[in-house]
Amino acid sequence: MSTICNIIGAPVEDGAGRPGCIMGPAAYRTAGLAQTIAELGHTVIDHGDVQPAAIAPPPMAHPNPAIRNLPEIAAWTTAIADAVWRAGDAGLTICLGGDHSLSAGSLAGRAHLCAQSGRKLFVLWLDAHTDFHTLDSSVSGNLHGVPLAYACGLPGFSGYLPDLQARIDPANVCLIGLRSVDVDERRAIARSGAITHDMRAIDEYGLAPLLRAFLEQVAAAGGVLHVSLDVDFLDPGVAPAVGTTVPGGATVREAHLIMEMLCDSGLVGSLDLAELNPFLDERGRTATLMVDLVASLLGRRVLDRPTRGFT
Ligand code: Z70
Ligand code: MN
Ligand code: MN
Ligand code: MN
Repeated sequence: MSTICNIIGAPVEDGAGRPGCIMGPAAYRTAGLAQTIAELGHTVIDHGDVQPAAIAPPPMAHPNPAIRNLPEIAAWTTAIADAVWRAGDAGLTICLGGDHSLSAGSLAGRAHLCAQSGRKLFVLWLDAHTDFHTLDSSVSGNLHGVPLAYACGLPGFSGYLPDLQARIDPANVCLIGLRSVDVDERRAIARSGAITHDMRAIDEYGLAPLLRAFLEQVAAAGGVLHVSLDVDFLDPGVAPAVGTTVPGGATVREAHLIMEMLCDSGLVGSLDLAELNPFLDERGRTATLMVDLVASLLGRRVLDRPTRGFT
């Protein structure tokens, strides 16, 4: 039940449309993330914050004039992928964002580890958005909108973001919480073969059966799961500290249920906490909720229940 938790701060904010995510790792530490995990009986190793690699000259220009901060995100992606790879695949690795562009690095690092160990990597993407733009299709130019497409090896990233050691098979990706998807993303995600559940699916069937089906698929393949949690997966009423609020998000109860089911599955190897913007928070309530969700993932329970947990 007790595991090693590697914490990696990834204070990148160049991928979002407005500043503030740079304060994310500090807010999670202030909200008591490490103490909370330790109190659940786990061993915490805080590796501190990643420093972005040097920006490679000459600065890369991209034909899509909307694209913002591409060399900066390339430098962050290199550094985060390296930090995640070096943390290894024992226990649970948690990346503290930082905007969602951090996941370009964390997914690249985890895919590299899985390629070396021969385990199949699966991804659970909890987000209002698909983050499935390519550099060519992005309209806003904000690179927090591309990490999943990059990690799945979609074309057009080569020469701009670091080459992948291993790509993720989109058929092993499940997205839940979708309610804001751009036209090109909608086409690309459908073509990719990823499993997609929008808010309507949650309302119609409930979260539990959707998640259970995916977890059974991961278990049957002997896979390991990476979970990427964007703050905007949650309803803005309970999680206001995010730059891209979209109404109609997940409730506190739905989010805890997901984390509890993930814990019981024993399949999770890594977690991203993305898009927290503490500048937009109200008395730390969003940071505190995110820490409570991590606690549910790591075994906090109301009543005793059987769980595979973390070993
Ligand atoms: C939109 C874009 C996005 C996160 C917003 C939104 C992308 N598709 N990603 N918040 N995490 O700007 O490309
Ligand atoms: Mn996102
Ligand atoms: Mn989002
Ligand atoms: Mn955006």
